[in-house]
Amino acid sequence: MKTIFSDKHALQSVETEFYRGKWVEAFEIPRRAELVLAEVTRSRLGPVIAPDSFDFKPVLAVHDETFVRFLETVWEAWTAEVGLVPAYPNIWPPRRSRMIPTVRPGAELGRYAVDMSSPILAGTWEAARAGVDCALTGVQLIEAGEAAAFALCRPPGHHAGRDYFGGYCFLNNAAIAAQQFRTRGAERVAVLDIDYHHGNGTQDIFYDRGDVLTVSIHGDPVQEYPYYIGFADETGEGAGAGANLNLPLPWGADFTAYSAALDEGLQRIRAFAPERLVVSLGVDTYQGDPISHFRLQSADYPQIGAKIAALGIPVLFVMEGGYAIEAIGVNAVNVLKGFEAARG
Ligand code: OKP
Ligand code: ZN
Repeated sequence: MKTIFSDKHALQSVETEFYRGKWVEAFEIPRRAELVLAEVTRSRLGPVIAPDSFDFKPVLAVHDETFVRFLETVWEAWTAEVGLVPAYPNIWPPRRSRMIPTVRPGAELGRYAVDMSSPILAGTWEAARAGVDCALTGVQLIEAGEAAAFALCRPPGHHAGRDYFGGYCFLNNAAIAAQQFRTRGAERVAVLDIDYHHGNGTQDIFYDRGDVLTVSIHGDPVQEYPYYIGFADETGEGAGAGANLNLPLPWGADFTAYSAALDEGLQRIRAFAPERLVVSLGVDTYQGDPISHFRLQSADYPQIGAKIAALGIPVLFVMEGGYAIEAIGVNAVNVLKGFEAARG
């Protein structure tokens, strides 16, 4: 399968992040994407291509316009007021606050940010847009007849909602791709999120829609980021009632527990009979991941790919998390190789 990759991902780059009360070496770093790319090449997965450029329309089909304009403009406003330092929020609106626009970039950051993991830098907007372009190019390849494609997106996207960013995510690459499949004519689309963390942004974006099924397997939010969402009793609302499935697993879950959840998720997807599938491909389920607590081994990942392949529908893989630098390439490519081996 083809991999879509843009060098511009490297414009989102920080040395440190605030973790457990300290500034520590950042987990979400450019090297992650470079190592996945290196393994794609080494393993001869297929050609690596640059993305095409797309206009705002597919982004605005998922995200609020005011939020998108904020992401585009806040760096300039922030540096004008504060100087050339990363834009971090240090205030958040209390519940029942007045959601009135302010003239201060710091206040706007707090309005749209859900945590401190995703500073806005000079190149954040361009990096995030390039990630979206990779995902949309993947949609285009599949609509042109490819059975699968790999959008090697960075920064990740699945924590970004209609009007919020955080968890290293700015624009929701997977959700934008899923919506683009709808725009291009698919009646039903499914998103399967196999990142260790709940895909809260994706769930939230499609929560009241029956045309996009969202399924996420993740660390139980009682124990794990994003904490306040991702529970099993969140099943969708309105037209989307029954079109969201959360499969939380406790810390320490191994592949036996994981593959049972995956089978359940895939069964639900089969019953929904989507024409296209987007996979939010995080490999932070790996036993050696520094911020996660599942116990998957590198040899488990091809089986995940094979199970997804058995659906027999076109699949766009979109890169999300994975922070065990030494294994991220092998683990991500193992999913894709397992998929290809099973599809034949
Ligand atoms: C992004 B993705 C760990 C700190 C959490 C944010 C995690 C974002 C993960 N307790 N910081 O889903 O891989
Ligand atoms: Zn994750």
